[in-house]
Amino acid sequence: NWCFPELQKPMAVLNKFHTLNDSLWDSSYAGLALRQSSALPDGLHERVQSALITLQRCGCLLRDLVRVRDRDVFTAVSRALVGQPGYTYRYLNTRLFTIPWHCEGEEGQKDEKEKPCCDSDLRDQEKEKKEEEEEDSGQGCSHSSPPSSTPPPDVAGLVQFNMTLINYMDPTAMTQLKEEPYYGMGKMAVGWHHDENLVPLSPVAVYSYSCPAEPKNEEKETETEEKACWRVGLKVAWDIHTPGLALPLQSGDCYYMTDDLNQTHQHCVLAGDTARFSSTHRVVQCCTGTLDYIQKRCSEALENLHTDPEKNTKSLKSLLPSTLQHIEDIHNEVEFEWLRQYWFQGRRYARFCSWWTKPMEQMEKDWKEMERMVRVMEFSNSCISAKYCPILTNHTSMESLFIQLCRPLYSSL
Ligand SMILES: O=C(O)CCC(=O)C(=O)O
Repeated sequence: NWCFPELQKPMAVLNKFHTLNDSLWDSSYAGLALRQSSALPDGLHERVQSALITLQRCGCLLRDLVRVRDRDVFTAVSRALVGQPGYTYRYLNTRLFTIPWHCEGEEGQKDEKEKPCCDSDLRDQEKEKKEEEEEDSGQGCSHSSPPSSTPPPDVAGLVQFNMTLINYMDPTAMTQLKEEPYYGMGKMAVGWHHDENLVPLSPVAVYSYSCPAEPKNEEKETETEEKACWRVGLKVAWDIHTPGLALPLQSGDCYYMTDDLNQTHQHCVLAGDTARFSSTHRVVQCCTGTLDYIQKRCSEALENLHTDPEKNTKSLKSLLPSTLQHIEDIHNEVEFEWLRQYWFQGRRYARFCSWWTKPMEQMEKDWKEMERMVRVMEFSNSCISAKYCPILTNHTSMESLFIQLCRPLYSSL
């Protein structure tokens, strides 16, 4: 029951043998909707398309290294994630960090020299993406974002997308695009998949911009040759008997996957002949994927640290194995889910946008502190397992011995 204005049923040829009649539509593809380019407000195309081109010219669109069936591969499409400041998106074992979008009049984060976090050109483009998102959801910028773990309200059909994953591919620069394997639909820019980590039943809204063909010299005077258009492919998941759908997309068209379509179906992107951008607006499940969340986790772990302001020494408040296990879990989460992902993928964007730089430096410091705490934990555990050690066996209270041993040890590490 998401309300998108002026949507149309796609009129699409499915494959060589089937056309999309009403009964197949109702039974198999009812959650898909198309909004043709001409139904979008005047002026929007020009602004959005120039924003996409600027992102690409600034070098913001990069291929991601992802894990598919136990292999590390680069995506054929180049991507950038733009969205709510401090949000991340995890797909195919990779965490992407948002280039923050900014609302009109909003101050935004500044760096030490009080400069805005993003390059000014880029900042304008991010505002553009934010405005496009408002067009897609049919609402203004005045709503504050919903709690990241709860579905957005469906009252009055409003959707608060929290990010957009932008894709770009020029098929003329690609040598090895895979063939669509089930229906013979042609070359795929993105293979069959479900979008991961979305709030259940939330819609995905996609703006598609196919760049005009660059005329070859000899074509200048004559008519340019007809170019194959880009299409989005859909199929029922785990089913290759129901005809698959290949929906042609003209430049500027939007398509929407609503209700449970993303769960019940897979989609792919079928390459046309010219370069193409898409902006895929999502409501991502972010309960463990925001900077706010992970900073709170770091504070939880560091609460176990007592600092003596006079001696300027640090010690652990509790040496209980359960506390230390909790710290080790947070330490691992910070290292594997955030720092490594940032060093690997997120830091690439620091050239254009400094938003993540300071918080990630602080996170690295917190991680080092946790590392020291965990080393003490390992030491205390090794004392427990050294049950034949004469010093320990003579003591009645193991706990008090550990406290004596480990507290000063922490400060000397
Ligand atoms: O480009 C599109 O139309 C969709 C892209 C897509 O499926 C994705 O980014 O997951």
